[in-house]
Amino acid sequence: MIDVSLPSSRPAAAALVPLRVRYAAAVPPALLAAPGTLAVLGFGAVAAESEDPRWLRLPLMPLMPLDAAAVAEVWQIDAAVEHGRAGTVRYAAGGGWLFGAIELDEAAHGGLERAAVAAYRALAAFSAARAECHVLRIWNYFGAINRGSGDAERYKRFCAGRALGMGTGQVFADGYPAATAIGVPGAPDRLQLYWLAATAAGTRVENPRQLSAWRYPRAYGPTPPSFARGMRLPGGTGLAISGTAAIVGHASQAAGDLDAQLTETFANLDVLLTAAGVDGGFDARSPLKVYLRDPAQAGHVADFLAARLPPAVPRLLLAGDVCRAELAVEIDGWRFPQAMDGAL
Ligand code: 3EB
Repeated sequence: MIDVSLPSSRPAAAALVPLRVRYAAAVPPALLAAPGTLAVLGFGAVAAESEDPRWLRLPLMPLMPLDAAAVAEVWQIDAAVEHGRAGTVRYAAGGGWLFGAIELDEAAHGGLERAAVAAYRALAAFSAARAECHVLRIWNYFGAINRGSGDAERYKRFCAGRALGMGTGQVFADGYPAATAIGVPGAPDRLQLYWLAATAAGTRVENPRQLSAWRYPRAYGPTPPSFARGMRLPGGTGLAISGTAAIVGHASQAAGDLDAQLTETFANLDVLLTAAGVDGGFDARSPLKVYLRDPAQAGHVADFLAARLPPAVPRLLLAGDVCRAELAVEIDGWRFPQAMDGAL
């Protein structure tokens, strides 16, 4: 019999408290001082700089509200949070949840693919030693995502490195986490990833309208992407929605037609919610991040969202590149079970 028991040094699991995610129009330093703050993700020209491991600055520019220079995504729990660093990992943990982040210099690791191997090895090793060993949801951000042609495209190299790095540990043995992979503006330098983990496993959700990403045919690269379409968070605490774009089956839809891509993307999101057993569609409990390749289309997308979504749905519109060059827009987000306060 194979012994799959985990190290006895693993701390006992804590009970899961509700997790809340909201968007803030600025990044007040008081956010980090609040006892239940698990993470503050700052987008754009954020004034705050902090050595606090719960603070992560991301180079995606906010496009909406159209005059916002900086916005933040804030993760909060009603429990005490401890935080620290372990090698390249910075983390915060409390109430059964863990926020982790790794930022690696591509050049120092011999390129993006090797940086992805190193990052995922570090994530897996760190997670295996924590009570919060169930990695539920990961975001991956790096520059020039569509640079290079064919199998040399940077996104495809990233996918190869991610799969290799994941493959070394037990953390991903049961399946892939929900994920987003988006290109950030500027010359490529860093791979940034951050994640949500918990003391209990989630339930993976696939989208009946889409082929599972790990089954994409060879045409999309030598190593298919390693992610689940969504993750039901443990204990009925919510749904994490992976980056969702205008892909039906494995094929990109409506190249060059932004409205048609948005329509297909929302059709995918609706089907994903149904597959996850979520009723009621999007509302104040479902903060969404919209990544848009061409910032000049922000006003148009904002209008589309206003027509397609109830006004209570919190939304961030960010400049970011989808991993397929023909796709203009991608949406990720959350769906929580109770009403949320705080929206832009
Ligand atoms: C797609 O459906 C669009 O590589 O982690 C969405 C979510 C996408 C996650 C990833 C990629 C990733 O294939 C792209």
